[in-house]
Amino acid sequence: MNHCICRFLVAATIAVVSFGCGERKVPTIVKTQKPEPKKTEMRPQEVFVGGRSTAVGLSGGIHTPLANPWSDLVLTSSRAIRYYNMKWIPAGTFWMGASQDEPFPHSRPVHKVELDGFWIDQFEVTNAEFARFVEATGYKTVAERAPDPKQYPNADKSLLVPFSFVFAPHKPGREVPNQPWFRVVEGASWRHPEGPGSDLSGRMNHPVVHICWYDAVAYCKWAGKRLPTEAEWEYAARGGLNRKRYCWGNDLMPDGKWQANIWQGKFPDENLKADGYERTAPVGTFPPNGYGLYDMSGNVWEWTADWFHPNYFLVSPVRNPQGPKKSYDPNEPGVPKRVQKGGSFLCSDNYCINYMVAGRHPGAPDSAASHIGFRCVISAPRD
Ligand SMILES: [Ca+2]
Ligand SMILES: [Ca+2]
Repeated sequence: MNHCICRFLVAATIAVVSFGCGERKVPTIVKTQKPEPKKTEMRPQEVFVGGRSTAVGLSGGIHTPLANPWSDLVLTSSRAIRYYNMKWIPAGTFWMGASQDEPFPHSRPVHKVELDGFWIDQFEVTNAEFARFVEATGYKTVAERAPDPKQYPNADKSLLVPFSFVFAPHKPGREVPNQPWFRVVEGASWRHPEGPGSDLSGRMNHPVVHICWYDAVAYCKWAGKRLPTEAEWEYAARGGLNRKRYCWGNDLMPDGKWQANIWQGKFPDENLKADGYERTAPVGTFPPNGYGLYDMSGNVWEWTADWFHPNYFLVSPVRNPQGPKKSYDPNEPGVPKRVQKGGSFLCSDNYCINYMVAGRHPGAPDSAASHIGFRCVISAPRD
């Protein structure tokens, strides 16, 4: 099972429903924000992340508008800033994919992969970082734009409004087909994670959400980085371990402690929050993996550069695989999908188990949601 939700299909559904049933626009979902941890509960890593903001903010020129803002690296050309909070992943070989006893048929077979070294963000991209990008460039995420009427010529134009998908089970509003715990929420975006009325107060060091693949690529380009290939992401996530189920080993809770922000309880009705978080957690809250990377499991899904194909691992080249040339998702043939990795705060043993390191998931590149973010890489060698 998965959290597959698609902007294109929902927009198309809006068109159909608007003509067939005369359904009105989606009511806005407003959800009470989760209280921030008390100061005394904050961990050193949060201070470190805050320091990251300061360093970039002092770079100079960060607020300078650009005519073609995400075309190059101007705003982050300083090497110190560009590589800040990144980790070097050395070239090497690893076993990629899922074994027969892992529940991921699309991740088989386990196969050998050789990669060049690369730099990778230690953390998921935060709201603070994404805000700087938007401030510098004026970029509008796809969720903040209305669907193009040319793409949906038969739709009621009043329904073609900016929207995104919000996890809001049992709330009023328009349910996503086959994913009834998600709502189509007009006005939901990275600025308003639960819709209008919600904001980023106390969440600037949380991962940015409602980011589609195109948004992530635009940010990467501006930052002088790129999205990781699926192989790079999994290699980094394994943290030097060999064929383990999780980023930290084979034991879900070593010493009885949660290692990632996922879901405890029966999804989607019972969120026990045993790990301390109902929705996103500040990046770096949970222990790092062997490469010093945080939240490679859970918190938010992360986009990779690769197209998704369920059988790609049967034909994947050994050296620096870049993904298939064409996408195919058997559940939605005809809708191109990119690979997402790592699962999110919505993943649980009884629903989405993709917080296991071999998990992989197809996502439509124009579709965002309240549990989808990203991190970036820089190719080797360091110049
Ligand atoms: Ca949680
Ligand atoms: Ca993550």
